[in-house]
Amino acid sequence: MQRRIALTREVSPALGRCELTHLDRVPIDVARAVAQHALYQEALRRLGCEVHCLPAEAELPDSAFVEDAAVVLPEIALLTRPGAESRRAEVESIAAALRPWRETVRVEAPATLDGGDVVVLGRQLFIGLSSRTSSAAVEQVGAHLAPFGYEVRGVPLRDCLHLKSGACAVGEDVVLVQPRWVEARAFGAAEPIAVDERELFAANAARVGDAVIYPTAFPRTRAILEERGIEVVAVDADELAKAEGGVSCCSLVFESRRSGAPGVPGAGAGTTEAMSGHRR
Ligand code: CIR
Repeated sequence: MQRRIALTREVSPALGRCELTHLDRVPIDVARAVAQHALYQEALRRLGCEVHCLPAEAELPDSAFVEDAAVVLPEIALLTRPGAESRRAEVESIAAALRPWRETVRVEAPATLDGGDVVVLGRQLFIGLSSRTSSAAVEQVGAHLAPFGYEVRGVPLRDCLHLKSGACAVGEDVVLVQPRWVEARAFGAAEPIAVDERELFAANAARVGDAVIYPTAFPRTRAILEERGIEVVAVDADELAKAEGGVSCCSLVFESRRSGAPGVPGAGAGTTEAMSGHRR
């Protein structure tokens, strides 16, 4: 049976020493961040996910933001090489955790990629050319995914950390966008939904099937999503947001079984987990 998996990691006690790019450092109440993270995982369960939570990493402040370490597609998982040096050690444990579910390929040095820069819409990957992600990574990802029929393209952005700070998929072909940071037209034929202009950080949402987990901090944009027919599960995430983390970055959500493009050897719908190995 196909199951929906959500991979997460407990909040690090060192969260206060997180990387910050566009925010000023303010004290973070780690206990409150842990409580918000627990409710976030409850939201994942409510949306049908089987949550696999890795233990906290005391020496890796940003390690709860698992989205940045990998991009999990139906056919294969990309292991990233995060742009911030302090985050590179997060990848090995994510690689190990993904091993039962997917074969993996890696972004290799000197290229850098944060998973938070990758918006997936069907067989199109849009990769933000942020301060964390290089155009060399776009080329590597394009080469890795071409056999599976993916089209990969770089997307410019301004004034925000990751592409997913400014644009997230909220449906099969629907993108929630902060137009100050990302061009709504960057996503080809996808339908853009603009955030309410009074809610600057409102474009980040965690998509789970036809629903999204979404911060309670942005009620006006939430109403826009609901009017559009998108199911919203709202969570408090303001303590995690002090570490410049959005809701999408706290999980990797994927279907348990590997599946692939017709004609791709070993990637058919009948491929079982037991058959999927690890590839570098
Ligand atoms: C960082 O700067 O890397 C972390 N403090 C926040 C990462 C958030 N990741 C994401 O939105 N994908």
